Order: sequence, then C-alpha cells, then structure tokens
Amino acid sequence: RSYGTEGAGGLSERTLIAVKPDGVQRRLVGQIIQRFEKRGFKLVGLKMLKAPEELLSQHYHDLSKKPFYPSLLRYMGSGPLVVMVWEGYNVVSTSRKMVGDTNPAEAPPGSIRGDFSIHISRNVVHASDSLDGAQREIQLWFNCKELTDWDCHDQSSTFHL
Ligand code: IDP
Ligand code: MG
Repeated sequence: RSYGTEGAGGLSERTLIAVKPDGVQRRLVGQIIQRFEKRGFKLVGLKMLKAPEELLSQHYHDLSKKPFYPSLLRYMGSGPLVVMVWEGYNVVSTSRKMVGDTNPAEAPPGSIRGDFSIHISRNVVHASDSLDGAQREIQLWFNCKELTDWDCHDQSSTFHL
C-alpha cells in the first residue's frame, strides 16, 4: 500500500507532525493531538523521544547552511519531542494550514502557531511541507512496524465484532 495522491485520490496520504520541546514543556501535546483528531485525521503512529543530534541533522539537512541551524538543533534536542504520523485526505497540505506560517508573527489566529507561539525560534510544532518530504520524514522517524493501519469502526470489515 502506498501513501501518495494516486489510487484513493489522496485518501490515505500521510504526514509527519511533531510537537517540539517547547510544546511538550508547555503541556500542549493533548491540545495539538486534539486538533488533528477533531479535524478528522487518523493517528497511525506516535512516540516520544529525545532525538539524537544525528537524527535532527538528517531531519533538517536542507537547512544546514542557515545561520540559525546550530541553534535550531540545540532547540530541537533540548527536550523530548512527540512525533506522530497522521493519515487522511490531503493531510500534508491541510496540516500545514492548521500549523500556520513558520514565523508565528505571520501565523493566523486559529492556527496552532498563531494560537500558541510568538517567536520563530520557538514555534511549538513541525509539519512536513510536501508529499515527498512527508515520505522521507516518516521513514526517518518511524520503523514501518511502528505504524499501525486501522479501520474506522463503522467500516464493513470491522462492523461485525
Ligand atoms: P517549517 O517548520 O515551517 O517547515 P522551515 O523553513 O522548514 O519551517 O524551518 C524549520 C524550522 O527552523 C522552523 O520551524 C523554525 O523552528 C526554525 N527556523 C526557521 N527559520 C528560522 C529563523 O529565521 N530563525 C530561527 N529559527 C528558524
Ligand atoms: Mg520545513
């Protein structure tokens, strides 16, 4: 089974969302999960970890030349992350809108960053920015055995319990 836009018309698209260390410190994990559940997306992977520097440098490999890169890695390694895989129709693009602009000062109220953060260096949450990026990041953070396929309880395959 693949998780691109083909076949089911994006129905089984997946993305990587992470609550960053400031979000965990500020006890925002539940509220962030709740937004994705309420929107209608399906949680298929979830774990908490303190990310090793090697993993963070792979995750942010495209930013390695940026002046803020060393402080970004320090921030991301400063405490545990809650890393998740969410699935559903158009989830990559919709979750970017739910998360809001990279700079919280530009992120609209109602978005996660727009509601919970004020500065670009502490913006609470990560979301993959494209289908390719999502696929790469999911493979980086999760072993396929850590991802759980499950059907909604009203689907015919699980209706007769
Ligand atoms: P994104 O998280 O919205 O995809 P990216 O450009 O991929 O934004 O940057 C990754 C992360 O790097 C941001 O979420 C933020 O934590 C940090 N970052 C980006 N630009 C800056 C900056 O100008 N100063 C400090 N940190 C930054
Ligand atoms: Mg990014």
